[in-house]
Amino acid sequence: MRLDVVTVFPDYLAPLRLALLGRAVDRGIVEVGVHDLRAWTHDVHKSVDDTPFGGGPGMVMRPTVWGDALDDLVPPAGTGGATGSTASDPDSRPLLIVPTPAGRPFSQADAHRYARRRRIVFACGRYEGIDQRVVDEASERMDVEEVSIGDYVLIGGEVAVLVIAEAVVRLLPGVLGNRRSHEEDSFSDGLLEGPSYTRPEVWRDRPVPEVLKSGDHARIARWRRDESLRRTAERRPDLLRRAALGAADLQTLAE
Ligand code: 6GU
Repeated sequence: MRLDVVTVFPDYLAPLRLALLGRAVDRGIVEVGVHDLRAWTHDVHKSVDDTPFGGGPGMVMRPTVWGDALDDLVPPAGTGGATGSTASDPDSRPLLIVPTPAGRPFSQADAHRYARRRRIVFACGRYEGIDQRVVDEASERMDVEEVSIGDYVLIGGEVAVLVIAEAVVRLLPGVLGNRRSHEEDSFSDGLLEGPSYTRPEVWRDRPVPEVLKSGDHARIARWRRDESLRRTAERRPDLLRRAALGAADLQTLAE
């Protein structure tokens, strides 16, 4: 998988090369390119924004600058640009992700969907966003998704890119190493994961739940499911309404 990020703050994306993500890069599972949007500016002041048509507060990022950046990263058909996963290859249209608080909510299902792509380009907006025509025009040669990572407002899309990239890259084969796949993640069964414990058995007068030391695997599985259900009911009742629940689950929730 190749990830490209266009931003006015390339340093903000340094964590893409750290820890788990960095290891995926070192192992050749992911290629990462971080690009300074100002490389595509046309003036000495390297200006990337301008005042909004129609008035209002803040500034809007210029389509001219963004257009040139995206053209270089994903050359339009017939411009004799680099070959590879570009518009001319219909099976591998790159995915353009534009992080914005006005986007569709990003979810674990999206992470799985993105993990199947060969190429993802992230366009980080700052200020009041990017001129909408950039997104509209890019959709002629890329699949474009405007996504939000939650109901709050960040200064720019950079942190959202880190969030999305991490959620996606950890799903790629070979990145997490020796895990029992992703079957036990929170959200994989539509529920939150319950609590976990390790040694010592008693810590500051607090014992580990007895059942976890019983060696009775069926009882442990049922206890974990119940904790998961109770936690989800408490913290995310919205998830519970969509989860596949059995008779024992409904019994637990009724208690
Ligand atoms: Cl994706 N971008 C920005 N700037 N703010 C956000 C967001 C994204 N998601 C939630 N808030």
